[in-house]
Amino acid sequence: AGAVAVLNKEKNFKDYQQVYNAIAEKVRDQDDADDGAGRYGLLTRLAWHSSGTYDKNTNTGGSYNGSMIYSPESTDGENAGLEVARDFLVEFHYLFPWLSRGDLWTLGGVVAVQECGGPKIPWRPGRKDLEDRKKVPENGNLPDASRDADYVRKVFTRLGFDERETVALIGAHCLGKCHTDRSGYDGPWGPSFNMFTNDFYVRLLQNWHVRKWDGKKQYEDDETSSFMMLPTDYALKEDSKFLKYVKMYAEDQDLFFKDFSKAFSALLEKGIEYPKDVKPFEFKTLDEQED
Ligand code: CCH
Repeated sequence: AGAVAVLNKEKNFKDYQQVYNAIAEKVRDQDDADDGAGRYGLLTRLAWHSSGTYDKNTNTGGSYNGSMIYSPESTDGENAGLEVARDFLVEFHYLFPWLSRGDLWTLGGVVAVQECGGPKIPWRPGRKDLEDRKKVPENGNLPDASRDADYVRKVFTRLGFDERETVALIGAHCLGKCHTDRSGYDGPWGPSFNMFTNDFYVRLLQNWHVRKWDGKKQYEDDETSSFMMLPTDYALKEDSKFLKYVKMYAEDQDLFFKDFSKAFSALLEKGIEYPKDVKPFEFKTLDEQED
């Protein structure tokens, strides 16, 4: 059997909204962290990497087990820096001991996207902490940013996404930044790195050149030399099938929000089977609750 969601009958929407609020308040308190990026990008990346180990061919991996605290997943080079995200969230394991790691980490991503102006991300609980050490995924499932469009297509096909969903998901690179001491790449993708927007696509369509520096190959924008694109980001522009969606989202932020919401929500649930009729929660932002 696959990973079947375990639903806690004693907890309802209000309990989960309370967890959402607790995380959101801490995120708000740390708005200045990471030179102004806040925690939006970091928590979105944790939710994505905890889910991005999924392999549809074997129906293994994904967010269900909260396995990233165990090696070799914890020490996967692609997860470098995510110990900061897990540390940020660890107090909520104590405040809400009934919540699993997988639920907490994916909910952290929902909070991050929604609190910085992104779309609502429908979310369901029911992940269960790892019981069998053999189920810790091997390294090699999370994408390597030095590669090309065919590689990106292969990784996201393995995750169960089509080209349109792939382009929509990578638009999360509007948030946060690269850190030389984590991935070896450097800098943010744009100036509004603490706001969820379609800026990634708008910017990608502008002019870029390979940055001259001692580090890994990355692109820098012709106009200001202040922003970056990874080789895998730039590959979306070089591949006509991907480019079509880059242009579409650059022109229509509402459409990007709609597609991102659906794809990210699906990403967080990869490999999880839900009993019939389990409706996703749609959390209110802190701002909405203050009205
Ligand atoms: Fe990403 N990402 N990502 N990414 N990512 C990095 C940072 C973020 C790739 C590589 C990198 C997605 C897809 C891809 C975020 C969200 C998503 C970094 C820098 C690399 C490298 C890490 C560092 O140094 O801190 C590659 C390759 C792919 C696909 O091919 C997808 C999908 C998502 C979410 C839906 C976010 C957010 C960040 C910023 C992290 C931060 O700390 O600010």
